[in-house]
Amino acid sequence: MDFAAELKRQVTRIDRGLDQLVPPAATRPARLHTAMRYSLEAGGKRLRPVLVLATAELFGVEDDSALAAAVAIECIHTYSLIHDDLPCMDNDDLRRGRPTAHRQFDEATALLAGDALLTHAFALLAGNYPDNLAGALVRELAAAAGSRRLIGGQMEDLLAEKKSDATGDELEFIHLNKTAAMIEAALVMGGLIGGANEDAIGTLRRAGRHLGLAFQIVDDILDATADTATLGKTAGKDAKAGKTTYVRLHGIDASQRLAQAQTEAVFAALRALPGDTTFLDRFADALIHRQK
Ligand code: GRG
Repeated sequence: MDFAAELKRQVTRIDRGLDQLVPPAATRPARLHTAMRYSLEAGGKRLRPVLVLATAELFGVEDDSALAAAVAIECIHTYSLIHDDLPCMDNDDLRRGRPTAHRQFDEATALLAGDALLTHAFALLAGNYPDNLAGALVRELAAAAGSRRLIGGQMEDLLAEKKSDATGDELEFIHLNKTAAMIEAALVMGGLIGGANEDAIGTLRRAGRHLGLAFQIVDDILDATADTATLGKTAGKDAKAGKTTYVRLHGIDASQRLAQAQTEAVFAALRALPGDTTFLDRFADALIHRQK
């Protein structure tokens, strides 16, 4: 398998899907729809939607039926980035290599663009799938993005920043929920669309949890070692904020080993699934060796 070509194929499908399934920029109010597209079209790795499509394919989905779910999860992820960058949270200037949404537009427009992307995600699920499947997808994504997971992880992250030392337990809660929840949901949603049975859904959840932790450990390493131009977002923020991270707790080398161990756990989970998981294996491997 030509991994790079396959990844490019999936990202191209996702970019086309985003263009087709998000209202055109000129839709009234144009400023809001322009801001939604500004942040979506800035790019990003498309990690979560690629996982939706690749997992659906693993379970035999050969058409574009997973695309609306892939776009939905990218809408939620992008909303979370827009809101995370706001002055009331991280107050950041750069995201995906561009000025953040509130810098490019203004704070109210950025807030509303995030709100609209969040809402649009659920409209896509409700509008593109038969009722039973739509219900399952909405439940999965709402739980992953909700107060116990993505938003809860963000809340604990903000609380931890105000303290000099977060505990290992707090760090785990933050990473499992702020980062791993959406990655887990991406795999599970792909499985649900492909009709995966309960066992397989449990296995996908486990793979997603380990992949999410591996991804977050590498995110911590890159924050400490890469530069702002490469990352397309401000580097070195964790140390500057005195944040508790894997790097601060364990150092770079041990963090790399931890990321590798989490990735091995992803491979082990994937081996329990039916079908050819080569692409997902290679994708997990590429994520721990990424430069941004
Ligand atoms: C505001 C509800 C709310 C949540 C914000 C996404 C987020 C939660 C915060 C951003 C900061 C951060 C380090 C989050 C951990 C997850 C993570 C590494 C997000 C960045 O995802 P990438 O690297 O981004 O996939 P791209 O731009 O490539 O899509």
